[in-house]
Amino acid sequence: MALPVRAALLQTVMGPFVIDEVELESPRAGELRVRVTASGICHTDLTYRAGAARFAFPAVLGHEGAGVVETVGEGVTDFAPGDAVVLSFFSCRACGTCGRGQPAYCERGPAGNVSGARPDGSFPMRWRGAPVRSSFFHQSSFATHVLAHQHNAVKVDASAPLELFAPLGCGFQTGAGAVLESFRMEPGQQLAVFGAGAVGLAAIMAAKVAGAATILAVDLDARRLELARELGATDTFLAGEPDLTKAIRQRTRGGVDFSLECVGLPQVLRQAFDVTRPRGTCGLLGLPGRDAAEVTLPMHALLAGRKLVGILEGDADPKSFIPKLVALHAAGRFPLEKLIRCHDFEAINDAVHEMETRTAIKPVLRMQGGTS
Ligand code: CXF
Ligand code: ZN
Repeated sequence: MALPVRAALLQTVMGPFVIDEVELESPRAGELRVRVTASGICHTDLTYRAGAARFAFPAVLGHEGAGVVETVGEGVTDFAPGDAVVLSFFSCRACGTCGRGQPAYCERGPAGNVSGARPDGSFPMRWRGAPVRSSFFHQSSFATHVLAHQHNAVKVDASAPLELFAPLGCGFQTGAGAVLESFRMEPGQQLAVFGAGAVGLAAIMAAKVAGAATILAVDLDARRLELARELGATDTFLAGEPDLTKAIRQRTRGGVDFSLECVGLPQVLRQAFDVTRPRGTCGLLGLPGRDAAEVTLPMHALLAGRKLVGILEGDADPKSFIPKLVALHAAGRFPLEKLIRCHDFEAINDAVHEMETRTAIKPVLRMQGGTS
């Protein structure tokens, strides 16, 4: 039996979010119906809203949901009604890549996360009698209720602050995972972070946890650099500074062990690459916009043992990594509340505007007043 729920619909590229009633199917095998308590907004939502990958509309986006399980589909054994869950990205847990412990690169990942449908092409939500693009990251969490999958839900304590934990599913996991899972940073090493938004600031908090000796933050906004310092950055640089890369190389005596591009711009990726030392690693986290983005690299610098690597979802397995971040938060070592600003679901367009104007780092929507 389908359930009437409320969802924020996008009808066109760059259109406003309009909250309306949609019909949500009953959970299929392996799925959970989750009553969404809160959802973060990630830049990827905005990039798809802007027409990335020729995404089709009408659509329901959102992929940093957290809430409470209401019912479960056939074959679900690890979750029960009443469980509190944080939702993350979908992986099939059966392909070769998943088998090698890399679910972020799951062979069914594109179909299960960014196609606007379930991996098998079906749509869990209908609007005005017709299917709508949904199941974004197997959730579409800009809604009061969603169908998630047992593979992308992570159980948390019943008393967990879901408004704070919702962004663990994507943005915070991506930044922190890059440092702790992908780079496996060790005490005494150096990191440069380009872009002090939610992803970059999570990387900075994680680098502090790892015992990094030097943590450099680069951003256009002086207030964000101030926050970066509060969270662990040892040095900050304004993005437009002349000779920025030279200044960073000087400060770090020849370059950093690791750098992260958290913006999605070719020129920033080039800067992040240019500040690595020989045998250093530059990680790309930022998602470029609709247009093809290309970067040129100096081959001599690359030959000197430098590595450039794309990193999805921090190379993390959410089933084990999200509990690690929850534990770090409980220990006061991952103070994500400093990055979050809550809004009522109805104010989704204001929250998006805050993100676009860079006045909020991580807006989180509270889905109050659901229909069941
Ligand atoms: C993104 C990362 C870049 C590719 C598309 C999905 N993940 C989450 O926001
Ligand atoms: Zn995301």
